[in-house]
Amino acid sequence: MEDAQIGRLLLTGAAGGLGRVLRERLKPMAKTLRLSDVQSLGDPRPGEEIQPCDLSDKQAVDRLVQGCDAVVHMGGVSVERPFEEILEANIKGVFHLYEAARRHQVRRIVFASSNHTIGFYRQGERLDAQTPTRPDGYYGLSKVYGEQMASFYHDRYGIETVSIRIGTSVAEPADRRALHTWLSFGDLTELIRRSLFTPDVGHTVVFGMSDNRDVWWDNRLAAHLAYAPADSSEPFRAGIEAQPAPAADDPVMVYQGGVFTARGPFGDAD
Ligand code: 15L
Repeated sequence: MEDAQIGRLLLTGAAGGLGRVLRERLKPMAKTLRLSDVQSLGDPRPGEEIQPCDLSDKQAVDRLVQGCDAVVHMGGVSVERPFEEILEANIKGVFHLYEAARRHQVRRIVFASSNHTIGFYRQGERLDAQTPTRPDGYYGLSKVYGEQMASFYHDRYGIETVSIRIGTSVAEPADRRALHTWLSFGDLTELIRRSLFTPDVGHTVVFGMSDNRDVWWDNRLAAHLAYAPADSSEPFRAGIEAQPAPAADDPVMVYQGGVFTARGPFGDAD
Protein backbone atom coordinates (compact mmCIF):
# COMPACT_ATOMS: atom_id res chain seq x y z
CA MET A 1 0.00 0.00 0.00
CA GLU A 2 1.22 3.54 -0.85
CA ASP A 3 2.44 5.40 2.18
CA ALA A 4 0.22 8.44 2.62
CA GLN A 5 0.60 11.10 5.27
CA ILE A 6 -2.07 12.48 7.52
CA GLY A 7 -1.77 16.17 8.45
CA ARG A 8 -2.30 15.91 12.20
CA LEU A 9 -2.91 12.51 13.77
CA LEU A 10 -4.07 12.25 17.38
CA LEU A 11 -2.88 9.32 19.48
CA THR A 12 -4.74 9.01 22.79
CA GLY A 13 -3.39 6.83 25.57
CA ALA A 14 0.11 7.61 24.34
CA ALA A 15 1.74 6.86 27.71
CA GLY A 16 0.21 3.37 27.93
CA GLY A 17 1.89 0.08 27.05
CA LEU A 18 0.86 0.15 23.40
CA GLY A 19 0.78 3.95 23.25
CA ARG A 20 4.52 4.07 23.96
CA VAL A 21 5.15 1.61 21.13
CA LEU A 22 2.91 3.52 18.72
CA ARG A 23 4.40 6.89 19.59
CA GLU A 24 7.44 5.98 17.47
CA ARG A 25 5.76 3.72 14.93
CA LEU A 26 2.93 6.04 13.89
CA LYS A 27 5.23 9.00 13.32
CA PRO A 28 5.89 8.30 9.60
CA MET A 29 2.12 8.23 8.98
CA ALA A 30 1.54 11.89 9.88
CA LYS A 31 3.18 15.28 9.50
CA THR A 32 2.30 16.00 13.13
CA LEU A 33 1.54 13.47 15.83
CA ARG A 34 -0.50 14.90 18.71
CA LEU A 35 -0.09 12.80 21.84
CA SER A 36 -2.33 12.75 24.86
CA ASP A 37 -2.68 10.87 28.13
CA VAL A 38 -3.44 11.53 31.79
CA GLN A 39 0.09 10.30 32.59
CA SER A 40 3.24 12.26 31.79
CA LEU A 41 4.51 12.05 28.21
CA GLY A 42 7.79 13.88 28.75
CA ASP A 43 9.00 16.49 26.29
CA PRO A 44 7.77 16.57 22.72
CA ARG A 45 10.14 15.09 20.14
CA PRO A 46 10.40 16.44 16.58
CA GLY A 47 7.04 16.23 14.82
CA GLU A 48 5.11 15.81 18.08
CA GLU A 49 2.64 17.90 20.05
CA ILE A 50 1.76 16.97 23.62
CA GLN A 51 -1.65 17.78 25.05
CA PRO A 52 -2.49 16.12 28.37
CA CYS A 53 -6.17 15.22 28.59
CA ASP A 54 -8.59 13.43 30.88
CA LEU A 55 -11.08 11.66 28.62
CA SER A 56 -13.87 12.18 31.15
CA ASP A 57 -13.60 15.97 30.63
CA LYS A 58 -15.79 16.84 27.64
CA GLN A 59 -14.33 20.31 27.02
CA ALA A 60 -10.77 19.04 27.27
CA VAL A 61 -11.47 16.29 24.74
CA ASP A 62 -13.07 18.84 22.42
CA ARG A 63 -9.89 20.98 22.54
CA LEU A 64 -7.77 17.87 22.08
CA VAL A 65 -9.50 16.80 18.88
CA GLN A 66 -9.71 20.26 17.35
CA GLY A 67 -7.35 20.54 14.38
CA CYS A 68 -6.79 16.78 14.00
CA ASP A 69 -7.47 14.89 10.78
CA ALA A 70 -7.68 11.38 12.24
CA VAL A 71 -7.52 9.67 15.63
CA VAL A 72 -5.97 6.47 16.93
CA HIS A 73 -7.88 6.01 20.18
CA MET A 74 -5.86 3.86 22.58
CA GLY A 75 -6.89 5.88 25.65
CA GLY A 76 -8.98 4.75 28.60
CA VAL A 77 -8.82 1.95 31.14
CA SER A 78 -7.29 -1.16 29.51
CA VAL A 79 -8.00 -3.85 32.09
CA GLU A 80 -10.98 -5.03 34.11
CA ARG A 81 -11.81 -2.48 36.82
CA PRO A 82 -14.82 -1.39 38.89
CA PHE A 83 -17.64 0.00 36.76
CA GLU A 84 -17.25 3.57 38.05
CA GLU A 85 -13.69 3.79 36.67
CA ILE A 86 -14.71 2.28 33.34
CA LEU A 87 -17.65 4.67 33.16
CA GLU A 88 -15.47 7.79 33.30
CA ALA A 89 -12.63 6.90 30.95
CA ASN A 90 -14.22 4.40 28.55
CA ILE A 91 -17.95 5.11 28.42
CA LYS A 92 -18.01 8.89 28.82
CA GLY A 93 -14.59 9.13 27.18
CA VAL A 94 -15.62 7.47 23.93
CA PHE A 95 -18.76 9.63 23.76
CA HIS A 96 -16.65 12.76 24.24
CA LEU A 97 -14.27 11.62 21.51
CA TYR A 98 -17.01 11.00 18.93
CA GLU A 99 -18.79 14.22 19.78
CA ALA A 100 -15.53 16.14 19.33
CA ALA A 101 -14.89 14.30 16.06
CA ARG A 102 -18.33 15.32 14.80
CA ARG A 103 -17.88 18.93 15.83
CA HIS A 104 -14.41 19.19 14.25
CA GLN A 105 -15.09 17.15 11.09
CA VAL A 106 -12.69 14.30 11.83
CA ARG A 107 -13.47 11.65 9.24
CA ARG A 108 -11.55 8.59 10.50
CA ILE A 109 -11.03 6.96 13.89
CA VAL A 110 -9.16 3.79 14.75
CA PHE A 111 -10.68 2.46 17.94
CA ALA A 112 -8.72 0.13 20.21
CA SER A 113 -11.42 -2.42 20.93
CA SER A 114 -10.58 -5.73 22.52
CA ASN A 115 -11.02 -9.49 22.46
CA HIS A 116 -12.82 -8.99 25.77
CA THR A 117 -15.92 -8.03 23.75
CA ILE A 118 -16.21 -11.76 23.07
CA GLY A 119 -14.29 -13.10 26.05
CA PHE A 120 -16.94 -15.52 27.33
CA TYR A 121 -16.82 -17.67 24.18
CA ARG A 122 -14.95 -20.86 24.84
CA GLN A 123 -11.49 -21.35 23.46
CA GLY A 124 -11.65 -23.18 20.14
CA GLU A 125 -15.00 -21.64 19.12
CA ARG A 126 -14.65 -19.86 15.78
CA LEU A 127 -16.01 -16.31 15.62
CA ASP A 128 -16.25 -13.52 13.09
CA ALA A 129 -17.27 -9.87 13.38
CA GLN A 130 -20.95 -10.76 13.08
CA THR A 131 -20.92 -13.26 15.94
CA PRO A 132 -22.92 -11.75 18.82
CA THR A 133 -20.69 -10.17 21.45
CA ARG A 134 -20.16 -11.88 24.79
CA PRO A 135 -18.25 -9.44 26.99
CA ASP A 136 -16.34 -10.79 29.95
CA GLY A 137 -16.57 -7.77 32.28
CA TYR A 138 -17.17 -4.04 32.53
CA TYR A 139 -14.07 -3.40 30.44
CA GLY A 140 -15.31 -5.72 27.69
CA LEU A 141 -18.76 -4.13 27.94
CA SER A 142 -17.21 -0.69 27.46
CA LYS A 143 -15.51 -1.90 24.30
CA VAL A 144 -18.82 -3.23 22.96
CA TYR A 145 -20.27 0.20 23.74
CA GLY A 146 -17.39 1.89 21.91
CA GLU A 147 -17.96 -0.27 18.84
CA GLN A 148 -21.66 0.60 18.91
CA MET A 149 -20.80 4.29 19.30
CA ALA A 150 -18.62 3.97 16.18
CA SER A 151 -21.46 2.28 14.29
CA PHE A 152 -23.93 5.01 15.28
CA TYR A 153 -21.60 7.89 14.39
CA HIS A 154 -21.00 6.29 11.01
CA ASP A 155 -24.70 5.79 10.27
CA ARG A 156 -25.69 9.22 11.56
CA TYR A 157 -22.70 11.42 10.70
CA GLY A 158 -20.54 9.45 8.26
CA ILE A 159 -17.50 9.28 10.55
CA GLU A 160 -15.60 6.12 9.62
CA THR A 161 -14.05 3.80 12.21
CA VAL A 162 -12.05 0.63 12.25
CA SER A 163 -12.59 -1.10 15.59
CA ILE A 164 -9.62 -3.37 16.20
CA ARG A 165 -10.43 -6.14 18.66
CA ILE A 166 -6.87 -6.39 19.90
CA GLY A 167 -5.84 -9.84 21.12
CA THR A 168 -2.68 -9.93 23.24
CA SER A 169 -0.32 -7.26 21.96
CA VAL A 170 2.93 -7.66 23.84
CA ALA A 171 6.57 -8.04 22.76
CA GLU A 172 6.40 -11.84 23.05
CA PRO A 173 3.50 -14.23 23.82
CA ALA A 174 3.94 -15.63 27.35
CA ASP A 175 1.27 -18.31 27.83
CA ARG A 176 -0.82 -20.92 26.02
CA ARG A 177 -3.75 -18.59 25.39
CA ALA A 178 -1.48 -16.00 23.81
CA LEU A 179 -0.29 -18.56 21.26
CA HIS A 180 -3.77 -17.97 19.76
CA THR A 181 -4.31 -14.30 20.60
CA TRP A 182 -0.86 -12.76 20.09
CA LEU A 183 -0.53 -9.62 17.98
CA SER A 184 3.04 -8.50 17.41
CA PHE A 185 3.86 -4.79 17.59
CA GLY A 186 4.79 -4.86 13.89
CA ASP A 187 1.45 -6.40 12.92
CA LEU A 188 -0.44 -3.97 15.18
CA THR A 189 1.28 -1.07 13.43
CA GLU A 190 0.48 -2.47 10.00
CA LEU A 191 -3.15 -3.06 10.97
CA ILE A 192 -3.46 0.53 12.19
CA ARG A 193 -1.85 1.78 8.96
CA ARG A 194 -4.42 -0.20 6.93
CA SER A 195 -7.18 1.11 9.17
CA LEU A 196 -6.14 4.71 8.62
CA PHE A 197 -5.54 4.61 4.88
CA THR A 198 -7.96 2.05 3.37
CA PRO A 199 -10.80 3.98 1.71
CA ASP A 200 -14.46 3.39 2.54
CA VAL A 201 -14.20 1.32 5.70
CA GLY A 202 -17.58 2.48 7.06
CA HIS A 203 -17.52 0.82 10.44
CA THR A 204 -15.29 -2.22 10.19
CA VAL A 205 -14.60 -4.63 13.04
CA VAL A 206 -11.36 -6.55 12.70
CA PHE A 207 -9.67 -9.00 15.07
CA GLY A 208 -6.13 -7.92 15.89
CA MET A 209 -3.99 -11.05 15.78
CA SER A 210 -0.80 -12.14 14.09
CA ASP A 211 -0.55 -15.05 11.65
CA ASN A 212 -0.77 -17.58 14.49
CA ARG A 213 -1.18 -21.30 13.78
CA ASP A 214 -4.49 -21.96 15.56
CA VAL A 215 -6.74 -18.92 15.71
CA TRP A 216 -10.30 -18.52 16.97
CA TRP A 217 -11.15 -15.46 14.89
CA ASP A 218 -12.03 -15.13 11.22
CA ASN A 219 -11.24 -11.80 9.54
CA ARG A 220 -12.96 -12.43 6.19
CA LEU A 221 -15.48 -9.66 6.91
CA ALA A 222 -12.57 -7.22 7.10
CA ALA A 223 -10.93 -8.48 3.88
CA HIS A 224 -11.13 -4.97 2.37
CA LEU A 225 -8.40 -3.89 4.80
CA ALA A 226 -6.06 -6.39 3.07
CA TYR A 227 -4.33 -6.90 6.41
CA ALA A 228 -1.67 -9.58 5.99
CA PRO A 229 0.11 -10.25 9.30
CA ALA A 230 3.81 -10.97 9.00
CA ASP A 231 4.50 -12.53 12.41
CA SER A 232 3.41 -15.71 14.16
CA SER A 233 3.46 -17.01 17.74
CA GLU A 234 4.87 -20.32 16.47
CA PRO A 235 8.55 -19.62 17.34
CA PHE A 236 7.46 -19.22 21.00
CA ARG A 237 5.42 -22.45 21.18
CA ALA A 238 8.10 -24.82 22.43
CA GLY A 239 9.11 -22.51 25.29
CA ILE A 240 5.51 -21.93 26.34
CA GLU A 241 4.48 -25.59 26.12
CA ALA A 242 7.48 -26.53 28.26
CA GLN A 243 5.88 -24.62 31.15
CA PRO A 244 3.50 -26.57 33.44
CA ALA A 245 -0.04 -26.38 32.07
CA PRO A 246 -2.74 -24.73 34.21
CA ALA A 247 -5.65 -26.97 35.26
CA ALA A 248 -8.07 -27.77 32.42
CA ASP A 249 -10.89 -25.91 34.21
CA ASP A 250 -8.82 -22.78 34.90
CA PRO A 251 -10.47 -19.83 33.10
CA VAL A 252 -7.18 -19.17 31.29
CA MET A 253 -7.65 -22.55 29.60
CA VAL A 254 -11.43 -22.38 29.08
CA TYR A 255 -12.46 -18.95 27.83
CA GLN A 256 -11.14 -16.77 25.02
CA GLY A 257 -10.94 -13.84 27.45
CA GLY A 258 -8.85 -15.91 29.87
CA VAL A 259 -8.34 -14.46 33.33
CA PHE A 260 -10.60 -11.45 32.65
CA THR A 261 -13.63 -13.77 32.90
CA ALA A 262 -12.84 -14.38 36.60
CA ARG A 263 -12.21 -10.78 37.74
CA GLY A 264 -14.61 -9.18 40.21
CA PRO A 265 -17.07 -8.75 41.76
CA PHE A 266 -15.85 -5.36 43.00
CA GLY A 267 -16.94 -3.31 46.00
CA ASP A 268 -18.55 -6.00 48.18
CA ALA A 269 -16.64 -4.60 51.17
CA ASP A 270 -18.50 -1.23 50.95
C1 15L B 1 -6.78 -6.44 26.60
O1 15L B 1 -7.76 -5.89 26.09
C2 15L B 1 -5.98 -5.74 27.62
O2 15L B 1 -5.92 -4.34 27.40
C3 15L B 1 -4.58 -6.28 27.78
O3 15L B 1 -4.08 -5.84 29.03
C4 15L B 1 -4.50 -7.81 27.67
O4 15L B 1 -4.96 -8.36 28.84
C5 15L B 1 -5.27 -8.32 26.46
O5 15L B 1 -6.54 -7.73 26.35
C6 15L B 1 -5.44 -9.83 26.45
O6 15L B 1 -6.57 -10.29 26.45
O7 15L B 1 -4.44 -10.53 26.44
